Order: sequence, then structure tokens, then C-alpha cells
Amino acid sequence: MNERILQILLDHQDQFISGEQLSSRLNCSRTAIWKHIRHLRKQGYEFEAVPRLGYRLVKVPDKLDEEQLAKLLKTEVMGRRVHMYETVESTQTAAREWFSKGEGEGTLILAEQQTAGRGRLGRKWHSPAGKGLWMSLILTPRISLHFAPQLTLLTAVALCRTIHRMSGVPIGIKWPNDLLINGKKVSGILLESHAEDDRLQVVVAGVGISVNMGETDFPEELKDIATSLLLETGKTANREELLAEFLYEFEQLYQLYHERGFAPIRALWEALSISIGRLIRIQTHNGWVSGKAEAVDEMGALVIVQEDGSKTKLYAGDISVI
Ligand code: BT5
Repeated sequence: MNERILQILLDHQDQFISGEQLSSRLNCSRTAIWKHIRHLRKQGYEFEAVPRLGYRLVKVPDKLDEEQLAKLLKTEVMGRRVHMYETVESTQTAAREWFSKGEGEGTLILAEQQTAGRGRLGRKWHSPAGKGLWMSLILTPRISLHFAPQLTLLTAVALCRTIHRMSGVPIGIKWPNDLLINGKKVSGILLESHAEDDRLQVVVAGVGISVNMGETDFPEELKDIATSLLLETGKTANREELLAEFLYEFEQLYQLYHERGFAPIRALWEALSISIGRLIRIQTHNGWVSGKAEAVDEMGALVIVQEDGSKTKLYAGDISVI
């Protein structure tokens, strides 16, 4: 039904089509038409609506173009196979399903919109249609399970370098997985691993980048803490280009990691970090811990030096800079 409404409005972009005309042509109620228009608006279509005249289509959302992506790709493996969704609950779940159907290293799951995008610890990731990059990459690295957190840091380095190169904005990594521009979050990473007897079967690297979201695309509760590349640069970014560059950067670092281990990734991460050298605090199982973030260790844990000189290692959690 959505597509039939769209087709009619696309065929008559220079004129208004009334709700009544649409409902009689499609043989449904005007309430049904109104609901479909509302749904299309959520997907990024914009309509001018004038009482008595009806609707006119004024903007078609920017669509991710798989052919253009394929032309821009410089990778050997990453993103060479793509499964693309218009709408999906979460690309993470879809990626796990594709893995169980036989997809492997480098397959990319992309969605224009997620209806239940996930962050860590049960948090939500806001993923409106046509405005961001919501993706999951299937990985089958030759490492054991306890090294998997290193891949979060590797992904953060790849994202940070790519976004900085493409947009020119100052961007830094807040341990372990937030990318911040001027103190606001623009991108997040969610790594989910599945292992059997400590042997990693698969890692799904989920990445969300708020690319072309305007102020009204963020819900009220995110307005002060989240941002987009569009809001920071004033320019609409080409999502295929950004994605192709990220996949290339990621592949280079992933190869380096397999050849030379975590040390070079760790050095790059520390150089881009906005947490190292700062006074931070974090709630752990044993209460609040505060101190100076000194380094990340060879496993990817954050090393904190407390006031009494003792050191604590953090493997997960949310830090706040004091
Ligand atoms: C993350 O969690 O930052 C991981 C986000 C991973 C999202 C990707 S999208 C593709 C793939 N499929 C999924 O279902 N997920 C992955 P966390 O550190 O828990 O941060 C979550 C917090 O980020 C929220 O509580 C908000 O404060 C903020 N946030 C939510 N949506 C945002 C957005 N679009 N842009 C910036 N910040 C956002």
C-alpha cells in the first residue's frame, strides 16, 4: 500500500492529490491513507499537506545505493558481500541469522532504519530512516574469546580515523566505544561474540554513525548528548563514500592486527583517546572507582591509577570524565 501511494504521488509531483482521491483509487479509508503517509514520513519522505487540496510529495529520502557502494569499495573482503534492509529490528540480530545460514568473514548487514537498534547493556540506539549508517560486520577472527574486546578498540580507531579524514572535524574516542565530537556522541560500537569452549565462532561488529541527522531527527533526551556529522560540519555527507572508506580503514587495521598483534592498534587508540590522562570515575561491582586514566593494557582494558597509587583495570562499563 505504501508503495502504491508513493507511486501515485511520484507520478503527480507537481500537483496535490487529495486524501479522497487516494482512498477511492486504492479502495481504502482516508484514515488508512493518513496512517500510510505518517509511516512514509517516518521513512524520510516529506509531503506538503494542505487542507482541502491534499498531499504533494516534496522530498524523497536519500537511499543507500548498493551499486555505488560496490564501485567505491577498495577492500578485498570487508563489505564484498552485503545484505541490505529497508527496515530491520537490529542489524546485529540479522547478522547472526546470516552467519547461521553460512555467511562469513566480511559480510556486511546494512539497514536504512532499525526499529530496535541496540546499544550496550540493554540501551537503545536511535536509528531513523535514511539518515545514518546502521551496520553489522560479520567477523571470524583467529583469536580466542578473551581477546575479542580488542576488536572494539580496533573498530573505534578505524571509525575515528575515517570520520576525521572525511569530515575534518576534531573527533576523539571515549573509552571504550564512544566517538565524540565537541563532547557529543556521533557514533557507537557494539561488539557481540559467540564462542564455544573459548573458541570464537563469530564476532558481530555493530556500528552506528549519525550521519545526516538534523536537530529534529534526535529525540528530546538525546539532543544535549548526541550529534551528527551534518550538525557538526553543516554539510550532508555521502553515506556510501563514508562507508567504503570505513571498510577500507577497518580492513587495513584488521590485517595489521592479525600480522602484528594488538600493540600497534593500542598505540593508535591511545593517540586518539580523549580519556587517557583525564580524571575519570566509574561505577563497578565494588562501588565507585575514580582516578586518572593512565593507559589501555595489552588486553584492551583501561588502567586507572587511584589517589593512593593503586591501579585498577576496567574491562567494560561507562566512564565519566570528572
Ligand atoms: C553503543 O551503545 O554506543 C553501541 C551502538 C551500536 C549501534 C549499532 S547500529 C547497527 C548495529 N545494530 C544494532 O542494533 N546496534 C548496532 P552504548 O555505549 O550503550 O550507547 C548507547 C547510548 O548512545 C544511548 O543510551 C544514547 O545515549 C546514545 N545514542 C543512542 N542513539 C544515538 C544516535 N543515533 N547517535 C548518537 N548517540 C546515540
